[in-house]
Amino acid sequence: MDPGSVIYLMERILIIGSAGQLGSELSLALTEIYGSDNVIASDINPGNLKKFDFCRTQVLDVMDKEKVRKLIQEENVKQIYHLAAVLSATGEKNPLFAWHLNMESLLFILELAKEFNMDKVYWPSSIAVFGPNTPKVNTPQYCVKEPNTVYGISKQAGERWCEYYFQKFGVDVRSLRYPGLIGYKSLPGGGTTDYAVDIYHKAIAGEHFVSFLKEDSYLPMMYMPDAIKATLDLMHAPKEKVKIRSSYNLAAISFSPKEIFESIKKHYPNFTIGYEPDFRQAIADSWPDSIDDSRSREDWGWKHDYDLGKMTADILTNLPEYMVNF
Ligand code: VAH
Repeated sequence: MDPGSVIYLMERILIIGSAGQLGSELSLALTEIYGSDNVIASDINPGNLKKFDFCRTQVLDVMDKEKVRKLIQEENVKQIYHLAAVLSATGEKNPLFAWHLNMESLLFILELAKEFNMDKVYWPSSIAVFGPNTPKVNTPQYCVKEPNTVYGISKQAGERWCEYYFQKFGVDVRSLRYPGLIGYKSLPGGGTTDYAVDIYHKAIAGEHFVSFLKEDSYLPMMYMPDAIKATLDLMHAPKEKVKIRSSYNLAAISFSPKEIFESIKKHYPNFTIGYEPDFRQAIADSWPDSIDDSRSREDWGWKHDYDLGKMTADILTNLPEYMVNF
């Protein structure tokens, strides 16, 4: 369906975990396409929903199965973006809770999608599915995946369930293995790549920045506008073009803390950085340096727009006036 078509505008969309880093921006992008009456931004914390003045909102704990089911039935929800999850760093502090939330919620949403014959489901995976034995450079779509974080294990298992529900029950669930996501409109929530957002805030505040990863710790990253574009391109692609039903590799840029610092220093010459690696260094070391996303580019025409310099310039232009929202 082309965005803007009449049928399109009748699609009711539920976003679960809207107040997260990705959800905050995806909710706005989906509202701009589907209309404010057709998008329901939900989050477990009522206070987090105040900022969603552009669409409908609902306090929702994805683990409250009866409430989720009732909402889907009453609102005739046809698409679900299930974004709620415990991320890599936080997950290591409470592994069994992270596994329970990440896995139980996905299985429940897949079951509901099957029961209500939903049009589409979106569920984010991550480069966290790769582990220490995975080829580090230009990591292929298919390779050894032995994640050693609960978050990565849950994403790897979740990819298997997504493919299973597509193959066995025809549930049109689609997924992307996001790299670290960086944006100025939302704050990250407990990931190993969070430093790459925090560094911009410190530069603008004129403060010294301490990186929790060592200076040459390379990781695949992506500017949020590219992540939103990839998500919508995948979800709007004709079904027959979505040939991978576990999750697609997705890439844009790779950089180290030293490199992102230097890209900022061009704009803030007095900015300074220190390096104090913590437990998140071991997580970062288990992930790839760069990703081969050729299947995304071949199957549904993926192309990223932002490199490190362009991202840094855009964030430093926009973040100062946006910081008042945090
Ligand atoms: C995390 N931001 O750090 C997430 C992401 C690739 C990293 O999945 O846990």
